[in-house]
Amino acid sequence: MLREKIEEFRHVFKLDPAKNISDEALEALSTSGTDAIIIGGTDDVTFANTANLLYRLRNCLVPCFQEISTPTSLVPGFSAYLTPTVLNTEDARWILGMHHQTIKRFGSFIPWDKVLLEAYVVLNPNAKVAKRTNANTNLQIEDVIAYAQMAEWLQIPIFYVEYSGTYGRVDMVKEVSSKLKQTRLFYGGGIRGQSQAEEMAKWADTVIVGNLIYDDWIKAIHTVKWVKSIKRGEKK
Ligand code: 1GP
Repeated sequence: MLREKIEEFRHVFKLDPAKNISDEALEALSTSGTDAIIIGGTDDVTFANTANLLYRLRNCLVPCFQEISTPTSLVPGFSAYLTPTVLNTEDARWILGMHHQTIKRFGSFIPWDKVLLEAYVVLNPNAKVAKRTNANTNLQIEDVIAYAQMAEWLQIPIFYVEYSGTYGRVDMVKEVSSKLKQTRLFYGGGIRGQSQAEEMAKWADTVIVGNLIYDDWIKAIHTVKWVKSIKRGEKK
């Protein structure tokens, strides 16, 4: 089952279909030992650029997931689909509004057994995703913990601490990790070096690497071994 599958994920690359990437880099990412590839982004994500990237990954042996940001970019053929719901916004479009529009548009074509909900808490005020979703990033650790408990209570499979573009607070990730049991903790944001990858891998179930791919894909490949060298919950 899909929920069990994601329990195996320690490291995931996130590719933005609106950004350029060479065949050489794509091949290297696919064979790096990462557990999955997520395709998704905030700006300029279209059916065409998403489908094109999926086609270029057609021989990839790890699962490729689409993270759906708009109903118009939904592309058939992915291993599974992740649907973000932003918990720290008051704008209902980003909580369940987009989901409603997507279901209304695609209705019976939706492969429900391949769809997972992700509960996002967006914490970098300068990230595009924070601006787009009007996220309230001015949160204390207690606020984030309460959101995590909410995700657990609602049985949402993934709680995603999103610092996209900047490195986040390890103490917060550690606290949140202690509150989650069934819900998986994804961490993404600003992983650029070994110490950061190792630090977050101690407390997050899954570490997501995005921007580094586009700045230095060879270094991004190294994040796989850095994350996987750490046993979750273990102090090195
Ligand atoms: C973005 O969480 C991911 O959605 C990864 O963040 O791009 O900062 O690595 P970075």
